[in-house]
Amino acid sequence: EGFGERKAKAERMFSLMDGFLKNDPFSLQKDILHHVEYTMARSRFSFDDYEAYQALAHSVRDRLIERWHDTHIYFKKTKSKRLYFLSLEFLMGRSLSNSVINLGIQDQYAEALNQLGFEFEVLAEQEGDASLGNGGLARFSACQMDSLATLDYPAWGYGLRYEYGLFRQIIVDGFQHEQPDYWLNFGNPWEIERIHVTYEVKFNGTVEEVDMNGEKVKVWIPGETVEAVAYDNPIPGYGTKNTINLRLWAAKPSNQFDLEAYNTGDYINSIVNRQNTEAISNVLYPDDRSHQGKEMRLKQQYFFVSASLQDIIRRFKEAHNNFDELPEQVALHLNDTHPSLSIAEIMRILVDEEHLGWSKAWNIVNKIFSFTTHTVVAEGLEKIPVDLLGSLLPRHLQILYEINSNFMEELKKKIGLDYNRLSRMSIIEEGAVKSIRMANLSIVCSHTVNGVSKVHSNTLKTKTFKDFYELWPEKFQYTTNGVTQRRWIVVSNPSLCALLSKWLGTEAWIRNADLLTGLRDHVDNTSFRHEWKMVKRLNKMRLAEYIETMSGVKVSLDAMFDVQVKRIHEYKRQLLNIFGIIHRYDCLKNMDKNDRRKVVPRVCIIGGKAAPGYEIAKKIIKLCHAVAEKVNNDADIGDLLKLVFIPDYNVSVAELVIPGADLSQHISTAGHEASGTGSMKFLMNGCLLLATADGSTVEIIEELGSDNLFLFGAKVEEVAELREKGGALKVPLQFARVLRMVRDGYFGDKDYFQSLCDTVEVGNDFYLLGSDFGSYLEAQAAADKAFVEPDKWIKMSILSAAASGRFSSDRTIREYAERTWKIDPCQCPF
Ligand code: B1H
Repeated sequence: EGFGERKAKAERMFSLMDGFLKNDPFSLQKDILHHVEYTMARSRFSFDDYEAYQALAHSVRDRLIERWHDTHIYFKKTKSKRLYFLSLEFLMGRSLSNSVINLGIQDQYAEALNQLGFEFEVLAEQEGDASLGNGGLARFSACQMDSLATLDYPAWGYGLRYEYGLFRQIIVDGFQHEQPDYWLNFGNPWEIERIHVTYEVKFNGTVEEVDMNGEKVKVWIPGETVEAVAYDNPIPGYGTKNTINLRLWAAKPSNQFDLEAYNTGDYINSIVNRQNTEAISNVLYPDDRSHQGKEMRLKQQYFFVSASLQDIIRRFKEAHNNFDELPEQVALHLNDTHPSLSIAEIMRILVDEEHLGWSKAWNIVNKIFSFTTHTVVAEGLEKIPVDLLGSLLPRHLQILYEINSNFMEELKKKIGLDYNRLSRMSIIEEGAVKSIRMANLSIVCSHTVNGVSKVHSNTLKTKTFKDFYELWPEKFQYTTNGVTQRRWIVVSNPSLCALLSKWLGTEAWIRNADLLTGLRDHVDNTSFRHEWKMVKRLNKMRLAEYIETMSGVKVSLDAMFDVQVKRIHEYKRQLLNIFGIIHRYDCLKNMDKNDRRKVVPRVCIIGGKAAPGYEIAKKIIKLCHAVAEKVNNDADIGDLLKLVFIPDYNVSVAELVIPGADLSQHISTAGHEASGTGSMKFLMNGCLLLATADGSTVEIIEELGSDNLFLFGAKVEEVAELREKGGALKVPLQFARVLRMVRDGYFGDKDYFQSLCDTVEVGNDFYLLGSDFGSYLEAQAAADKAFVEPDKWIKMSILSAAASGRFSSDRTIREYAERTWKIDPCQCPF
């Protein structure tokens, strides 16, 4: 069959299909009903909201597929350089609203559903979150995918299709319990299973030397084989037809049977063993920011890396007959060190399978990788025990040794025999447990090392990776993180979205967030301010209803909604927040009735998950509940103070909470939050920040001015000094008093809280809660003072949103594309 014939055949088929799907409300209804009947196989006249959601989702998916196809045909035709974004975590959340908004058919769908007697928003609530990640790193990956699609970059995301996403948090008696998130239970309409796109991934075995044309070459004889199956998740851009792909891998047993077992008749056991291999993509590791040398985690990483690289190399080879052009055609991005086995794997492919020779392969490999590190402290860096790696991936271990010995030789030529420095920079760590330092590997083999904020980058250069910075200053860059305004305003805050477009006179800010600065022109306009206030009120109402259903606590809309939502960590200092609340409660109790009337009422909202093995974090959650129990039931206090813990904080909960916040807290000990992206979402939604000068807050201040947020606490340099002195020698009396109350069992569970209190006792207070407490209370008082001047508060709120443009992930992605990946936009024209 020649090209002409194939084309004619395709055109004939396309006309049989009646062209592309149509998006008028009538056609949408027909399609939805078609899916009710034929996809869901439900009777026309009886289907519930969930089934209606599923049918609706399938009709949206059909539209995504059309664009996905055209985008990929076009990328292929133009032979543009591709970015492959490799990440073990993506927190996509829900897809329905985001998809119809980005496809530009939101109104048509709303009308179509109305005519069928459904409401779009109600059906959207039926969708569960895709929680294939832990926290900031994973949500940032999702925001970047949205920006890559919107800005027309020829990019692919690669990840793992965990069957169990991040655990569901339930609270029993104030304690966190973890429940499995078996999110695929009812099917996932947003993915396309590609049963024909599969690759074999091998593990274990031995390496042998064989003679090939007179040369000795190393050959890996693997022991176990697992198959990787592709699941594609279309990611639509906004205001463009481009729809890119997020390809997630699932493990399934390979068809390579264990012949031995069959022959010996152990049929049942051999099937059971086959099924164990599926376990590789079973479950997401729930530890945000800590690494343990676990075998399954290493298997996951290699499984992911091997399948992705086979896919990437196959695609490259379809259009090229040698590897010379690989660096001009392919950019591989390592999202933290988690996918950094890619380096050894691609060397193995080029050297062992493609027979390129080591130095030729190395010249290619060191031009294609870039690396973003999200870590601050050296102890947080990922290490893999050599023994573990050697038994699972024996050939890769040899390759890593060779990369390291070449690097060490090169380094000796540059710095001489400074053995201390050589051993610090080595990819191999000697010691009790000999390990591979994945960060050193990533730095050595990448052309660019990115930090995620200005402060973070300085820490990397002066502390964490100082030795490497001195060797290769040009490699070190920073690209401040960002978040997508499509998800964090358009999807999550429709009333603000409408208000912004009205007063900016355009919807163009949805693709160009810099236009938000235009809001500054209207801050003095009273009707604008009034409308702004009404939008906030509406969102507070939504949040208040949610709080009441979740916790039974009724909150007053006149109170200041003060929110801290993020993973629970000692360095993020939720405990500082709780201590502040206890102090506030204590003050209220000791006030006479007249003075109480002057107090600004507060609703303190805390939410976040603790890693299952993180005892102290779990105690913080329990303390929050204990304090809430006392405060919320105290008749003296009433509406003046409420404390609510929002369980199971995730992307869809964030969409509800963030727009309803008046104040939000980002109060990590300075120098510990690499970037922080939650603050950016709050900023976009006109929420004021109460923050330390840490991570991206430093850059937020540059945009916003320090008068428009409540800043407190030790600066990065001061933290270092304080630590040298062994922490604060004297802490405020109020702090000691609060600590005493908890220790004395004022909130119950006296024994249980002692070890928590120990962590902030003078001399032991690593995260400096005591020394920052005084200025924290001052910042809180300043917030109270501003809140009673509504005009001033609203102006600050407007200025916050107006300053958020720089924190759009569109800016982040453009910087990466131009400076690091060197890729160009490629917009599908038809
Ligand atoms: C961040 C992680 C992380 N930094 C290991 N490191 C993980 C490390 O499963 N693991 O093994 C998972 C996550 N996540 C966060 O990245 C930073 O703490 C934030 O400050 C930053 O905003 C975010 C995105 O850059």
